[in-house]
Amino acid sequence: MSLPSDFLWGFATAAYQIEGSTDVDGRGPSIWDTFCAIPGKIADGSSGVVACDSYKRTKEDIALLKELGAKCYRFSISWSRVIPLGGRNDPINQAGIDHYRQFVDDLLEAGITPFITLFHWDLPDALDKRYGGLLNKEEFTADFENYARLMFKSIPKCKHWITFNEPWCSAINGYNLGIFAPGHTSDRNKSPVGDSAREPWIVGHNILIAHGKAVKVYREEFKPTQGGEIGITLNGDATYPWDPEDPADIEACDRKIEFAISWFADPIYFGDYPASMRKQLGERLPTFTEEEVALVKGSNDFYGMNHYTANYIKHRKGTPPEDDFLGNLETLFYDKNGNCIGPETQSFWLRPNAQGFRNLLNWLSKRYNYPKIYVTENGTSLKGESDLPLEQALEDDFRCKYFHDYVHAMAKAVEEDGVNVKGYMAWSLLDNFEWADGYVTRFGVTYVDYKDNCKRYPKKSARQMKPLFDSLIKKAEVEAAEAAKPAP
Ligand code: GBH
Repeated sequence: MSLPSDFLWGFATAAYQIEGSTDVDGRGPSIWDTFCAIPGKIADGSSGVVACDSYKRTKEDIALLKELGAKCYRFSISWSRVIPLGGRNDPINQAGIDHYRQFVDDLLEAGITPFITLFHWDLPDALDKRYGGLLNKEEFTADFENYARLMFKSIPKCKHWITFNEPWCSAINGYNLGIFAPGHTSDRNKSPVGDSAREPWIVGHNILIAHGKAVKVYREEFKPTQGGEIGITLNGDATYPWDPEDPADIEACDRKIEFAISWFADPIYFGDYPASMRKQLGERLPTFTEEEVALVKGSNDFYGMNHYTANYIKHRKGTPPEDDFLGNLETLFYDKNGNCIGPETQSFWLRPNAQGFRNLLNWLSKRYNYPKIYVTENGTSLKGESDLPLEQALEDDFRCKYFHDYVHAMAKAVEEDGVNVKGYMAWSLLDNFEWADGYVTRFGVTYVDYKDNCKRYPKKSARQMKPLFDSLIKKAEVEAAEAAKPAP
């Protein structure tokens, strides 16, 4: 088993989850500041006001990355730091731009390759209030294009750009379930606004157009001189049939991935939504104009893959409810024969199943003709980790096994199945603000002591990463040297 010698590995984070300093240096509010202020939305009533204090500790975070041996680091830009009100006619904030430009310079100086996510869910709040944010195609896509151009121009040394992180989450969690900002849902007990049957599909469509516009700008105005690459990051779980003998469950397994991943990836690679989605959603799913197809089709230089878990899938009979977003099926942790998908974690939706990762890498590669893949997130929480005293939390053997198994499954997919993975970023560098779960759920390879000035303590899993990748990459180098030797 081995990985290519140019393989990049490192860690990932997102602005609102780690930065804090929400009122510093001219930053404007984002929809997450607003959402966190609504009582009951965040499990522990917390917010990203302090988070890991990373805005003020960039040097410390880079030193940590270096100590752990990371070759790359994925982070996101807070749009409302660089354009506080967000829009194309609003003033820009030089302090915000300088912050991220300096951060990239410092990463490069430390020998770490930056991957920048432009949008990890924290829309400038003013845009939501002004015109309905992600729901407004004309305004939102024009403002995103403007913001993206400003970033490409301001940070020319960054060679890896991700337009959107997990548009599925923005659309479904933000506009169907209402558990993420801006909290829209049809459930009037939870929100006065929202239409779970329609808004998510509009938001998904608008994100695809905004992605396409940003990619066009990058390719026409910056790529020729900067020479970087750009893509989108999508989330999706692996699937196994609940009843392996039932063709309807087997079919539902594909449909589940289509509703999660192909919703975005099919338009990007083929130019239209999957047939299964059109069939179920009919006119509620927007259609692409010719001009939009031209923007979206072929707009990935790489596929950004976020992956965590797997489910058993049981098909449903009859007409699904209007607010269904899974594809008329159930997701389960046990199959028909009582087999369990994997052990519990602190996250209700996450159970480790490394074979699923390999399966999904293959599924994606076959459907989209073996694109270059960066795994932009992979990781786990640990049941009860927050209740442990520091010394015990640092011995995160469960997470070590997770990373070992998932990285080996990936290496097998590369070597034995011909899947083209070129990088891997563990989620996350730090314990951080886990959105609606607040700070109770920890995903970091580094323990953050929120009670003691956000002091950082690398866990066992942090130190394991370099030897893990060295063993896989070194082996590849030895094999390559062997192969290059003339036959005796
Ligand atoms: C990622 O998303 C985020 O990018 C990151 O910010 C976050 O901290 C990290 O994961 C850990 O949570 O049961 O069908 O409703 C999380 C991925 C995808 C997890 C959707 C929950 C629910 C699927 N999420 N999933 S469903």
